[in-house]
Amino acid sequence: MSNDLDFVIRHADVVTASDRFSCDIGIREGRVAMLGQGLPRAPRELDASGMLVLPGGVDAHCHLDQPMPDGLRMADDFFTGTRSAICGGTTTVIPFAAQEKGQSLQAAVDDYHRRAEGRALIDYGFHLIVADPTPHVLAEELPRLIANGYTSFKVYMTYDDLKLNDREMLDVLTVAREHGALVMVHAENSDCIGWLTERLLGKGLHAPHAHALARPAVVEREATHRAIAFAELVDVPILIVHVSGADAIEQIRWGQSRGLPILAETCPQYLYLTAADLGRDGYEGAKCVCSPPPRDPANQQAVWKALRQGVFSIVSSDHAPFSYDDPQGKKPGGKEVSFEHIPNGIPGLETRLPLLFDGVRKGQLSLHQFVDLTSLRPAKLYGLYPRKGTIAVGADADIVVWDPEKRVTIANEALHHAVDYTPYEGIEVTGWPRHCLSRGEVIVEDGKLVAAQAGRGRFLPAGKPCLD
Ligand code: DUC
Ligand code: ZN
Ligand code: ZN
Repeated sequence: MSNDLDFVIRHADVVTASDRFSCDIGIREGRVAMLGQGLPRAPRELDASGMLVLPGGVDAHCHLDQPMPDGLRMADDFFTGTRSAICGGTTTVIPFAAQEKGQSLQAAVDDYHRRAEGRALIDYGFHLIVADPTPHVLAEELPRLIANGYTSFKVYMTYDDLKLNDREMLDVLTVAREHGALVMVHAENSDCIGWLTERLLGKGLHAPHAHALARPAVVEREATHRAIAFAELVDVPILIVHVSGADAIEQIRWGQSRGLPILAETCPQYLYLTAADLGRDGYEGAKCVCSPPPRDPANQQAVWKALRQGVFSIVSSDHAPFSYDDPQGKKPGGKEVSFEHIPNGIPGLETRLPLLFDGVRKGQLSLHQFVDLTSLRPAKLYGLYPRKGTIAVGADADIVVWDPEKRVTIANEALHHAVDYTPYEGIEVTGWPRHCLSRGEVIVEDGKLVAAQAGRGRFLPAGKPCLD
C-alpha cells in the first residue's frame, strides 16, 4: 500500500462530539489516514478555511422504498433518498427492512437488499421491523439476523398491520436482551387512537387536522410509560422513537431517573411544526400528517430543553416520503381522503441537519451536542462506530465541510428528494453543507451534487449497540 495521500482537506476547523481542533485531514483509500499540520501534498486538495468540518451525519430513522399496502408508494427509493441525504450533510442512512405479517424476516431483508443494491449513493445499514414475532422468528430468524449485522429492530404499538400486543412486545424484548440488540419503540396506544378516530368521524370531522385530535399527547404518554415498564420487566434497554413533546419526555425522564436504560429520539418536525400546520388551507395540512403528530409551541420548547439536557440520544428525520399530489401518496386514489386514510409521514432527510444546526445558532444546544445527536450517537447505538460518527484516523472519510454562515430559505425546488413538497417550505435557516465527502469521494461540491453514481453506497453490517 502506498503511503501517499489521495486527498487533503486544509485548514480544517474540526468539530466532533467531544473536541474541536485545527488541522489538515489526510485521506487515503476512503479513510482518514492523518490528522496534523502541514500534511504532504495530495493530488486533490480542498481549503476549508472559514468553515466547520464535521463528521457526516448518520440518519438512523428514515423510510426508503418501503413496500406499502393499498396501492401506496414511497416517492423516494434508495437513489433519490440517499442523494437527498448527502445534499443535506448526511452520509449514512439506516432505513427499515419491514416484515409483513405472515412473512419471514429473512425474506423482508432479502427484498430490501435488492431495493438498495445498485441504487444507494451513500453507505447504509438496516434496522428490522418486527411485525410478526412467531416462535420461528423469535427462536431462529432474529438471533441469526442479529449475528449477521442487523442489531436493531423497531416494534409498533399502533398501526393494525404492524402492531404487537403487550405479550409479543415482551417476547421481542427478551430476544433483544439475550442476543444484545436494541429495540426501537413506536409508542402510541392503538385502541385509544381507534376509539378517538371513530368519535371524530361520528362528529363529521374528516379534515387532516383531525389526525392530531385522534392522537393526543396522552395516547403517546401512556404507551411510552408502558414500553418503559416492559423494558424494566425484561431488564433491557429500549429507544423510544420520534418523541413529540413534554408528556412523553416526562415519562422518559422518569424512567431514566430510576436508572433504567431508556433512550430516546426526536425529529425536526417536533421542533419546527405544530398541530396548527395540519390545519393549513384546504387539504394542505396533509403535508404535515405524521405520527405522533406535531404538538404546540410549548411542546417544541420542551423538546429543545430536553435536547439540551441530554434526555435524547439522537435526532433523526423519520423521512417517510409520500408526495402530496400523488394518487399513491397523500391523495390515495387521486382523492382528498378522510384523515385516517392519509399516509403518515413527511420528508426530511435533507433538512434534518440544517434545521437542527439553526438551533445551535440560536443557543438551543451546543455545537458538540449537535454532532453527538446527529452523528456520533446514532453511529454508536446502531453498531457503526468508529467507522462512522467521528473524524479520527482509521474512520471512513465521511466528512462535511459546513458553512455556518450560509442563509437558506428552505424551498422544495432546491431539494434533491423525489417528493413534491417539503413541510418546511419558507423557513429560513443559517448553516448549510458546502462540501460532502463519502468515503473520501466528493459527492457535493460548493453546494452542488457532482458525483451521483447510483450503487456506490455499501451495506454496513452493524456491530453490537454501544450505549456508552
Ligand atoms: N410515523 C411512523 O411511525 N412511521 C413513518 C412516518 C410516521 O409518521
Ligand atoms: Zn414510528
Ligand atoms: Zn418512522
